[in-house]
Amino acid sequence: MHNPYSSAKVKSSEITPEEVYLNRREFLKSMGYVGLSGLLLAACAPRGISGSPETDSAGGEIASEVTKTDELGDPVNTFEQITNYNNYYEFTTDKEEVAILAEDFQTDGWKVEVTGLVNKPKTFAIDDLVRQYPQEERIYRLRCVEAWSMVIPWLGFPLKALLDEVEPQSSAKYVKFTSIHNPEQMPGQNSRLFPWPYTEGLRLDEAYNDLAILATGLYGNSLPPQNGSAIRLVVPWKYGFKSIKAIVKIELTEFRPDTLWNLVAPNEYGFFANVNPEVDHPRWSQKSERRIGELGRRETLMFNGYAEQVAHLYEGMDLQRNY
Ligand SMILES: Nc1nc2c(c(=O)[nH]1)N[C@H]1C(S)=C(S)[C@@H](COP(=O)(O)O)O[C@H]1N2
Ligand SMILES: [Mo]
Repeated sequence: MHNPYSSAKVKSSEITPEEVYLNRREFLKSMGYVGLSGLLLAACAPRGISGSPETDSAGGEIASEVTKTDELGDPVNTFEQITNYNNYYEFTTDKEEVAILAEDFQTDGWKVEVTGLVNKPKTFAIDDLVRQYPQEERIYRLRCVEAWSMVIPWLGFPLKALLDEVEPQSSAKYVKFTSIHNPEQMPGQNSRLFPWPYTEGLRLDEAYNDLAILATGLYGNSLPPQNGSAIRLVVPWKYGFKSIKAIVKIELTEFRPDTLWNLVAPNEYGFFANVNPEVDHPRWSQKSERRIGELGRRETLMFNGYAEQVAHLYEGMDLQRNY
């Protein structure tokens, strides 16, 4: 398989905009992204995503430099920021070293097994998933439990589409996700401080919420290894650690699954992990956050600003206890 990241390694000063465009077009085509709007095709990832395309005097489209925003009007973080400040403990606990250590991570022939309490268990090749499910752009805030945040333009598809395909049985109440275990490629997995592989979980109704996506790309391109290639979960109303990277297995279960952070420190990281400014982490406040690229702090929003879409899932629950 081609290496989708090879173009990103070429210094942008060494290639012409046209080459960038053609490269991206070829790449997107090969990954099945042909259905995307010209708006995405016109975006040049490393420089910042384009806003609405404008027409030049010759009638061709030129990429404008308007930065995209989330629905609250806040600009997306730069590609540089999103791909160089990462939590990915399988590689290292140093956020600024992940990109280098993950650079050669092999994702060729990636497969995801979907199994457990379903009528039609199936193992999906990632290339088929990308072709089968239209890849949508979703601009989401990502709020890490450590109290920093970003705005990220993901590409992906609703998790519920995949769940529908395998037909959950009525006894299925939870979805368990498991990341790849490969200490040879992931030096951090040689550390015995963590119960590898990384695991996460959602209640089935949370997994069916429209905000929950499986991401296969960002900034109109494929997913860089440091951001969880080949496929990762994105649940933007929850703390970032729920958005598990490099998924190889999705399992429908009757009982609440163990999750890595809940096993490591249950008093600090709950199963639900909904962003909640009223529930402090035992060691720090969750009332405010540092948006990467900004100087001051901003107030943290209930459910990370997605209350309208998800608050109903937790009606009647004591969110102080079920953190
Ligand atoms: N497999 C795996 N998934 C993971 C993590 C990890 O260490 N391993 N870190 C989590 C945390 S704490 C955060 S904040 C987000 C960061 O995602 P990003 O690097 O794409 O911004 O990934 C989450 N998913
Ligand atoms: Mo995080």
